[in-house]
Amino acid sequence: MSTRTNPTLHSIGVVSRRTGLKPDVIRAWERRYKAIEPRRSETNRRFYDDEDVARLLLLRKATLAGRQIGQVSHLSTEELRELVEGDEAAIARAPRGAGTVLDAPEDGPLEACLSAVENLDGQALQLHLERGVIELTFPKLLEQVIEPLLVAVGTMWQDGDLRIAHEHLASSVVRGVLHSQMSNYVPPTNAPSIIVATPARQVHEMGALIVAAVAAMEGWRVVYLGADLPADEIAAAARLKGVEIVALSLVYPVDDPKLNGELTRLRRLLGETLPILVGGVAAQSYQPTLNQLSCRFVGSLGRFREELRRHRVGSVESRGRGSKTVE
Ligand code: B12
Repeated sequence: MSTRTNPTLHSIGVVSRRTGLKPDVIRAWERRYKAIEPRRSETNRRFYDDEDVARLLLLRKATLAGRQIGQVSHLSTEELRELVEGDEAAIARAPRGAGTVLDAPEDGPLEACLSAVENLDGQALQLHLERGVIELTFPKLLEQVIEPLLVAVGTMWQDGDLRIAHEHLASSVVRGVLHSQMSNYVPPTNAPSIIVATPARQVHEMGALIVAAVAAMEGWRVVYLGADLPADEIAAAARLKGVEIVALSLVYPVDDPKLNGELTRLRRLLGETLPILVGGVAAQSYQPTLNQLSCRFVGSLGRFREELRRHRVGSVESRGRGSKTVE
């Protein structure tokens, strides 16, 4: 689609100014509620026509009248228009001071965080995340805000809606918050320990960091080694700390011929029995090697939690029977 030369198509910035809706709200309404379907240029940028702008204005008015976006997003533009006209007439008839809703509904924590990222405002992002911990608790913040925030920032970067500077700012603030929250989970003295890392040449770190946070919340002592670590270093740390599990995150590349060698070396250094759990979007593409080396592919954070719980029960039982834990 040739959008650049077509003056009847508008960028998200123009639509934002015409509707008074922040760009991240417009994107969130599209992604989460399918409220609007913009066209895409060859470079995957969003473009909107006048009808889209009118629809967004109606959606804004409906939410300003106190309606939830999820309840109105599926309506046709005509139905929306009728609804909004009805609301406006009712509001005009209401006695003065009857509590008509004239302010925009307050942004949720995810929208507030995205807005802070868009404005390259690290301090505001940090504040929203810290407030989120208080209002939601850390586990819920992780699930409802941090994970979707990182994914949204990633998608917006891919779409050309954010720059790499935005991603770096978001990653750096989130990293700080995750580390500081993890340090609040003091494991019991007999807690099992786990190493979390990404192998050599796997530079994407945020997935590993989230996995580390999940393990900390599950009561494990976490030895977090970060990204891009050679097998020898992971194995040395595992030996020094006597860990019960090594968890690895694989995100990119999906076809590193040297990774198979790294994993083979790691398995040899760790011995045959120490569980190696491997997850992340690239993990499945190394499945034959993982199977061969008895590394367990873990497809989701939920499954990861289950694995940790199962292992914990198993290791308590085997301690009870007097057998040694793997070191
Ligand atoms: C941030 C980012 C970067 C940052 C990383 C910063 C950092 N320190 O982590 C930087 C800028 C360094 C980067 C670099 C590159 N990146 Co990049 N990056 C991203 C981006 C935008 C977000 C990644 C992220 O943090 N996601 C959020 C986390 C939470 O998600 P996640 O890692 O997938 O983890 C989740 C799950 O996978 C799972 N999980 C992960 N690990 C584990 C482990 C276990 C045990 C379990 C159970 C679960 C689990 O849990 C997590 C939570 O749900 C993605 C796009 C995207 N939408 O994901 C591209 C992306 C991953 N990058 C990509 C590319 C191509 C690159 C570069 C090659 C770009 C370049 N041309 O230089 C380089 C790589 C250089 C290299 N040497 O490898 C591609 C990969 C494409 C592919 N798969 O083939 C992506 C998908 C973007 C794209 N579509 O083009 N990148």
